[in-house]
Amino acid sequence: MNDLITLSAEVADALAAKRPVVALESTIITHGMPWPRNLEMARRVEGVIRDNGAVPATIAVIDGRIHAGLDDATLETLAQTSDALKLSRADLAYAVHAGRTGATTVAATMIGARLAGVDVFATGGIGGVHRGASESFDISADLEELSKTDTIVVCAGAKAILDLEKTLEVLETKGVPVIGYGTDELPAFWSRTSGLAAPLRFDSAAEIAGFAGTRRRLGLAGGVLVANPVPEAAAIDAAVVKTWIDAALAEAEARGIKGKAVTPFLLSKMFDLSEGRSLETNIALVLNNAELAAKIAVALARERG
Ligand code: PSU
Ligand code: MN
Repeated sequence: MNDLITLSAEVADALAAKRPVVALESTIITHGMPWPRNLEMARRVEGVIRDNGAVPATIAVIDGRIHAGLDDATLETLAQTSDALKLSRADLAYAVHAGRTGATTVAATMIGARLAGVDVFATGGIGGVHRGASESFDISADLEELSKTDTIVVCAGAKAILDLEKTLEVLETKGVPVIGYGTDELPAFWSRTSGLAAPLRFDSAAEIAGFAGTRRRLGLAGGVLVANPVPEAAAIDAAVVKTWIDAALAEAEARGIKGKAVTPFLLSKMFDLSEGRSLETNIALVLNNAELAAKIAVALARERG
């Protein structure tokens, strides 16, 4: 094991016994949701994973060490830390080197999960190609990471604040299989529909685990992206979401928000414009993804004996 990563006793025991483990990101806690709902969400997500037979491994960098599996006190401290770094592949090593505390994005969580030996990871939405990327070149490092790091990532599609069509194109170019779970359409985070076809479809966790096994046997490196539609009861109509997105994007543009700040800014704007509804949906979809990820981890453990 790499000496820069610390596994909680529970995660270490589960991995040693080849029991199912699901990795979780921490940027959603520090930069994606407001206190104290972020902590409540983080605890509930861990609970859902346990209820479905797997061990949760929330990943973050605490004082320069990568942790997989946070105790409750650490989770609470992180949820209240307003100056945690937002870490992707480009800055993960800096946080470790300089002894800093930072939350891991999808990209950095995939790296942490791989170091720890965790194969399945649940999140809300991945980063992708931003609208206007042909000018700004703003394409999330999450896409590049999916192309090279072997992890099954369960999300609710990409946020509709992005250019979903270009996001799918880049994933295809980079050789990342994108699976609609129980749907022919790519879900769009807050909404179940995007108008875009999901490149692949599977209807059970066992099939996804089997597919990932075949991919591995073919020697194909990189991740698999599972897009799981938000539950019907929590979904928001795409046309309603669009009105908030247009306003949020216009304000980001007017204020000159750039780089790493873009996604957190847009998420918090969506929260304001929707009077909190976007957050409820975000929490519901994360819980739903955690459940599916746990089921995939259980199926993988069964398959590998
Ligand atoms: N999904 C959410 N909330 C978030 C994010 C995703 O529901 O906060 C975070 C993830 O950590 C994702 C990151 O990796 O946003 C993408 O940021 P960027 O676009 O700067 O790459
Ligand atoms: Mn970006």
